Amino acid sequence: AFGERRAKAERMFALMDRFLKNDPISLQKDILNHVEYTVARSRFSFDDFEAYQGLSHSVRDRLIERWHDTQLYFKRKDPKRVYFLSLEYLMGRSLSNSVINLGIRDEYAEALSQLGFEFEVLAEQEGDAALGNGGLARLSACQMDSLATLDYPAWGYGLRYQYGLFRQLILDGFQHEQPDYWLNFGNPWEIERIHVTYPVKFYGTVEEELLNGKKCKVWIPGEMVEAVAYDNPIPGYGTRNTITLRLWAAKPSDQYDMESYNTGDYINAVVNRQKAETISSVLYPDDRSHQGKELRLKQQYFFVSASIQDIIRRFKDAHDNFDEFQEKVALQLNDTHPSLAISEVMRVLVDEENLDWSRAWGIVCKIFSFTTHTVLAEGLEKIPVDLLGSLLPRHLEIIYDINFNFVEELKKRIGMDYNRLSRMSIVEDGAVKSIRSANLSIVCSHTVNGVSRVHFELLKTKLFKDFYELWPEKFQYKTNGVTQRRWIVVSNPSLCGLISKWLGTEAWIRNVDLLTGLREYAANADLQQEWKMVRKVNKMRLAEYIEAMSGLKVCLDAMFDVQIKRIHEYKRQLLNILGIIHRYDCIKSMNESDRRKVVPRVCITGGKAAPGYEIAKKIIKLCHAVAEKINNDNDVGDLLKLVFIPDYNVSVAELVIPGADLSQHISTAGHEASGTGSMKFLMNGSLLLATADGSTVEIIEEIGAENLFLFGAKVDEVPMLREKGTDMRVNLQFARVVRMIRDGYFGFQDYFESLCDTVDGGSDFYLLGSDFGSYLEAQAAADKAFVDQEKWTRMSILSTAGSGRFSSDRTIQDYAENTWGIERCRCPF
Ligand code: NBY
Repeated sequence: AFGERRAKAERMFALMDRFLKNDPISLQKDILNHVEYTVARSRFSFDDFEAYQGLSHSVRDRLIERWHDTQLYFKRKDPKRVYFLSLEYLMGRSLSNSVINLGIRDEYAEALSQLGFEFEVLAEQEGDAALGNGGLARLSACQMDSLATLDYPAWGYGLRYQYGLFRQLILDGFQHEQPDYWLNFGNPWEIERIHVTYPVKFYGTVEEELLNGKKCKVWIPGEMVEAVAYDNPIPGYGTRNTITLRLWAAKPSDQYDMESYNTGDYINAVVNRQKAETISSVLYPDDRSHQGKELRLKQQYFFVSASIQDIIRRFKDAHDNFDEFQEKVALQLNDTHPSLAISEVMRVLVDEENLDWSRAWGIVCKIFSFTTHTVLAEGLEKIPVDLLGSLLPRHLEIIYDINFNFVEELKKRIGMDYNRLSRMSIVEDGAVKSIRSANLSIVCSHTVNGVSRVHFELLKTKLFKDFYELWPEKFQYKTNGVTQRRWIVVSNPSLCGLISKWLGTEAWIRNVDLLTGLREYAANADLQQEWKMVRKVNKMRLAEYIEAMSGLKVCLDAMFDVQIKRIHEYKRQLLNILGIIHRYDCIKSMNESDRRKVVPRVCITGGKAAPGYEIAKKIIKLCHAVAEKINNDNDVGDLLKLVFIPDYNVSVAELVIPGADLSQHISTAGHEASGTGSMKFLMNGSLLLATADGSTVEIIEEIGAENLFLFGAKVDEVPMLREKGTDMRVNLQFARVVRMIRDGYFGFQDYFESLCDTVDGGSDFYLLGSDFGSYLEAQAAADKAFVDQEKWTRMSILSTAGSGRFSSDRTIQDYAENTWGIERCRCPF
């Protein structure tokens, strides 16, 4: 039988195209074949979208080839793997990124142009994969790219939401949310694995049984659904390695519902089965608060359970006991959202694999690491005990047991300090008894990471102070990073070419520290000239987009000033708008000759507000109301324009960021855990106007304070300033602009009242009033620098040159070496 199987395999191997060819003719054939046989359009008549489909299927073939080889290689080598568990990934588009990482971008462009198509035009046909909210989700995507590029044996696990983050529609300046049914037109970037499925259990009861004279727990579930795998190959750059992002979709299970069919109500039985699919239907669009909703908890467990089953199955394929589990498996918790994985691993090891509790616990403590992305205690997730007990009764028992052991141990270490014991307990007793996911994650992880140095300090001294004092060795930080592949090579090809030309190499695309080589040319007149040209082209592209979208014509000589990110009070988009109102007010009161000295600005804003976040939605409306006034004022003309770019997402970012002269990162100090948008702007040579918050502090160290515009209170000044409150009698400029809104200068007087209340009337929690003066000074400094284009261009070059530390390659290497303990495993070509 073996001989026969082998002969068959050899026959098939001989028939296959072993390596797909990448010359223009082969590429054209493949594209056309896919148009005809996959998309089922005639090769004599197809439109841009169909061409995009044929094109992306041909790219997909090439991805699959490398992906198979990588997976086979990993299987043979059986290295320690890292499993990255995240409920959110903001991948954006895949086409350009894939062909660039595969190293066949130019070949495709050539092949397409011979067919009469333009690569860029077809790439525009692709919709974004928006399976996440903001920074946390885009970070996961950047880290996947770095894991693949650095040859780490890694897997990403997540949920395949049918509806990604809502589309933002602006009507009359108000945000409306539209469903993002992103799978409508098919998704060539995923591979459905109909045979990779696992049952996931919910509800029911826990019973005790005797097995070989040993008492054990058996969970009798009340509901079962099936998890089906969808694999998204993630290609590395400059390597054959192509790793897997495995996303789970929920399908009805065939088990456990014979009952409903026997009632005779066939139609309703089928309809009820279908409800299983709701588990993976929609991404929660809130990036602040955890609302203790059952569906959200179901999503978390669904994805965790399927992933853990998959991971254990893979381990058992190569090992017959669990002795080596911790040498082969590292589990990374991306925030607390996947923290049920802890109790799930305990449950599987104890209840299903029959390990002793203490042995299972020993394993769990060695495999989990946890990264937190928040600064605020209110941001910490809590799961109501009632909800958990009903949905996952066995997990609740396990978490109680973990907590009992932990608290007993803690008493021995710190004595009967009841306040501290109750603060550190995993179970919170209160009006609603609940599980503190962060405490669970800290107790059970070997390492807890922050996302910037400032964040780390806050974790140690505030958020997790009690835990830090108990286990200082557990705490680390890895300053976030972003991938230069997506954020320079894909999104800013002209800058990419310019950098390679001046460095004399493309090696910086894999080794981004080489960017520092630009420093020596920062004052070189030729580089400056070319740098300005590239920036101009990108501004032109952005200006065209703005005009197409809003009809507004903007002047290319103006400073493009961008603030684009999720809308939050702490990110202070309101401070930006108040600054714009002040600028407008100043221009209005100037005479002709003074106006001639004004540096013209195009203020560009954008971002989504969580659907239930009223104040954030009012900020969006205010932005539109102010824009309406300013943009139609002939006194102002090109001196000041305000644009709100709707539906901010990854592909919009790719267009906007390269076109920014200045970008704003102006959160109240101590509130942005890291911030990653700033890093993308920095790489693209935008100057930053920023507070000393999150990763900005480290950016200053890299590029020097003289190369950005810093303002505002420092982290340690914030509590004192809050105490003091803003004195509106002193801060007249601030009082005046808020008054203009209150007086109805921009209309919608009543609607904006509560928004104004957040910053005057004594509260001003985010300190807009006390930072306003220094904000205006920083803005004036930016104007002044912009007039001297030579100086500005030098600062811009130095920004890119100093951005190397903020590559996710550095972050990932640090995680690999100091948190996960994994090694590179490079698939031979
Ligand atoms: O994570 C962000 C931080 O605000 C930012 O400073 C940091 O750079 C980035 C990456 O570390 N956090 C973030 O994006 N958080 C969320 O998107 C989020 C999503 C869901 C929920 C909470 C937060 N949730 O409760 O479901």
